[in-house]
Amino acid sequence: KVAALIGAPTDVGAGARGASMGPEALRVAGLARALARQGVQVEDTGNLAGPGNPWQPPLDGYRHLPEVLHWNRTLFDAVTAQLQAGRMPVMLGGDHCLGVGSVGAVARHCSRAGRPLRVFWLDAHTDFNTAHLTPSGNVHGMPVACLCGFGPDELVNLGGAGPALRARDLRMIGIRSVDRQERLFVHEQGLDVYDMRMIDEIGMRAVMQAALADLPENTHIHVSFDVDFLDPSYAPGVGTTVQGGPTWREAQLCMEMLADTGQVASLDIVELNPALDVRNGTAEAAVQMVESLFGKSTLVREKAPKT
Ligand code: DIR
Ligand code: MN
Ligand code: MN
Ligand code: MN
Repeated sequence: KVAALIGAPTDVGAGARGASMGPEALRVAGLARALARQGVQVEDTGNLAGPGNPWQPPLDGYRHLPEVLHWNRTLFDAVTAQLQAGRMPVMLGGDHCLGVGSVGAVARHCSRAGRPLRVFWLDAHTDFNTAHLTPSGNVHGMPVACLCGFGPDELVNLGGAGPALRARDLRMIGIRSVDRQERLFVHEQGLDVYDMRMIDEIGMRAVMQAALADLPENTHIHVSFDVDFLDPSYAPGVGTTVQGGPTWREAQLCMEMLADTGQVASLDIVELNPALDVRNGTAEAAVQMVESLFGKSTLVREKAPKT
């Protein structure tokens, strides 16, 4: 198994500057070594290049749309190239607007190969805003909507005609912040959301069992890991912290149960903002979670029985 690290150093989709420093912070925190410890061969392809952040107010509901498009086109091509080379793309963001290019590339690839896809969106937010719904204009709050067909044509049709993703191929875990109008749209589109209330009530194990239920044998699992999924007590280094996230062990169990499937085939690590971090601790927390996602386990143990 060869993982290709793809740095996408931009914050054009975010409401705070600094996520552009995410890729280097993850490298400094030892991401490659952590993957190697889990038996994964790592090739760091370096950072993609793209436009800087013009730091302008939103225009017609979108902030920095031309720059967002530019980054996502470049990323789409980079992820597609790694998939075609048989490698596992690991995208180091960068803000979550990059999910359009990354998940879009994975989805189009799977669709061409006739391979089932399941996307795990680990996040405090549903990222399901549109230009009409958004309170901020920040495109990092819109990638899921774009992937499902609701957004500007250039993003919706990136790398193919029509939506890249169906709502039923998506599972959202850790959600605890949905904007007022976004919420109606989440319900209307029937997104499969496992919010913090559900994690409180039935526990992370049952949540992950439900989210992983009926997984076809050769499914490609993509994990889009927004670092603000983690509770801010462990992960202060993100632009939009939301209290009340999963505990360390709940987050780790989520990763471990994904690892147990043996089907995780691509990953995004996004929204890490070193400018807001304390001694790179959030990057280190993210790396520890990713190590669990790749199979780190305290004891040697049997895989959880399939349900
Ligand atoms: C908020 C914040 N829902 C927005 N979103 C995100 O601006 O749309 N923060 N994704 O990470
Ligand atoms: Mn988020
Ligand atoms: Mn459901
Ligand atoms: Mn997000």
